[in-house]
Amino acid sequence: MSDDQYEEDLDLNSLSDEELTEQMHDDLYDGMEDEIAQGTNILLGRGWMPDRVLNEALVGGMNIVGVDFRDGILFVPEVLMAANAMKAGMKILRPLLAETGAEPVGKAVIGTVKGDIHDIGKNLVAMMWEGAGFEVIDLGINCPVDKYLAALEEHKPDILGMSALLTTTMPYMKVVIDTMKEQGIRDDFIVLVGGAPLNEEFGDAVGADAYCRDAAIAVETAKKFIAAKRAA
Ligand code: B1M
Repeated sequence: MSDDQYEEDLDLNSLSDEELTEQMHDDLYDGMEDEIAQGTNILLGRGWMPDRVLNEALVGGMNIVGVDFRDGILFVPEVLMAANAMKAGMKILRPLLAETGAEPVGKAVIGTVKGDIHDIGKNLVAMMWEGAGFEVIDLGINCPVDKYLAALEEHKPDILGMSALLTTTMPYMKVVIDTMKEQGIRDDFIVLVGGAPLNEEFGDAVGADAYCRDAAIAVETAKKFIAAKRAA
């Protein structure tokens, strides 16, 4: 269906919350940026909290994309379009999630590790940290160890966050942490790691302070470690 025909045929405003959420899952799947932005605004207009829109409409839709990508039904170009549609929704939610008005509770540097270009989860964590009152320096994707170390030196954050979505790139977190140990700076920072293929055992094995299963847990964990650091 062409976009024009889509607009003629379907008025997103006329759908119930449940229908609209399902429609947004379909639109995300089809990489329809404008419709995702429109759906996001409609749900917010209906009084949905930004984190509910994020989790139910956007992350829920991306999970469906992930399953079909894994099963060979979707390929890289389609998944990239879905990712761009998701970002159109996230762009609207970002300022709302960050709108706490609180004093900065701490500073964090975050980046996706070398060899890995997945950034949606990392961006979500950065957004949620900002929303919780952290100052966040986002190093982007494909970060080599030198880039992390330079950022630690320059920004002197409380937290270093690393993200990896591939089983082939997640071991790079150990390279970063080992280099920090060699340079005698490991204990100067709280190191938090996350990404779909990781787990707690992996976090322990690479020498991180904690593994964070999702962005909400990344907020809780960051706050917990900051509180302990301040108390000490
Ligand atoms: Co990729 N990809 N991908 N991909 N991709 C996965 C990860 C995969 C699981 C798909 C699959 O097979 N089911 C699979 C990895 C398999 C494996 O390693 N075992 C895979 C593959 C194989 C690949 C390529 C190799 C494909 C190819 O080229 N043949 C390639 C690799 C490119 C590279 O990085 N070098 C590739 C490429 C891509 C796209 C570019 C097309 C696109 C990325 C676009 C972008 O990010 N801008 C893409 C996408 C979108 C995915 C899936 C479908 C979705 C990832 C995502 O955004 N999820 C993914 C399948 C899946 O995970 N279901 C897949 C939504 C996001 C909100 O969740 O990132 O898990 P997530 O983040 C969560 C938590 O994990 C946690 O909090 C977040 C929010 O709750 N978290 C952290 C994440 N980082 C954290 C950091 C923290 C704390 C918590 O720090 C403190």
